[in-house]
Amino acid sequence: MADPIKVIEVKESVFANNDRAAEALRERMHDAGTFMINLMSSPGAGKTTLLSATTRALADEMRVAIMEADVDSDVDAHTVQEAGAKAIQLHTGGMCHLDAAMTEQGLQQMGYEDTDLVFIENVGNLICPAEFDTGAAAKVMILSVPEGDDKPLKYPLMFEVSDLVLISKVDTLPYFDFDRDKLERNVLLRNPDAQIIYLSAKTGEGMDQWLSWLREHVSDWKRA
Ligand SMILES: Nc1nc2c(ncn2[C@@H]2O[C@H](COP(=O)(O)OP(=O)(O)O)[C@@H](O)[C@H]2O)c(=O)[nH]1
Ligand SMILES: [Mg+2]
Repeated sequence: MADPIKVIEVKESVFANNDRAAEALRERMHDAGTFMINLMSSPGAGKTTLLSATTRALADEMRVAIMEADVDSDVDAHTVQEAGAKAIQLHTGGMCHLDAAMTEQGLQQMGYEDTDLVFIENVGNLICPAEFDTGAAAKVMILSVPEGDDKPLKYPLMFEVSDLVLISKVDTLPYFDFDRDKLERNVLLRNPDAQIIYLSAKTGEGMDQWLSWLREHVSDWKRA
């Protein structure tokens, strides 16, 4: 039997200034030396699969914790816990995103001071999660090949706010009309500073580049 998963109901703060709360949380996590990533994508783009592969790959190097946000269920928290991550499931009470207050409630219940890297697997959609600062040190989004190369034009804010754009499921490129040049033009039009990494959690292609990005950002965060 797997360990039971702690599930908590997180409540949106209606009074606090979210940006100020997020900034304060980021500073506290910096003091603790914990790098937090807000991972966003549409449902099914491959967040949980990538987080499981990432946790396994980094097992000997750093302590990874994952906060799974969903409107219901705890299936993703079980999956990443099996991969070796410290995990907690957050239920958003129907909300389609997490804000800084909700993130903080999850962190308090989970405890993060003993971890190097915390991922928020945000609620799956390309719209509202982009609008809220959770207090994470970096925003990473996943676009999977089957979703198409035109998505930066349709969901511009998500691409504008992300520090890193992961193009997932590249093993399926032969089956889809996904044009990498067009995708890059569309992303850079929205966000000239965005980094783009192509990967497949299934075949392992591109995982080295992603893991290097993580190692570099975690060590810079601890040093700064
Ligand atoms: N072909 C392929 N399928 C993938 C890859 N990553 C995830 N998937 C599949 O995509 C589906 C959704 O993945 P999941 O990680 O649950 O996505 P999430 O909803 O974003 O967390 C599952 O059936 C995965 O097996 C990949 O790199 N290649
Ligand atoms: Mg998931």
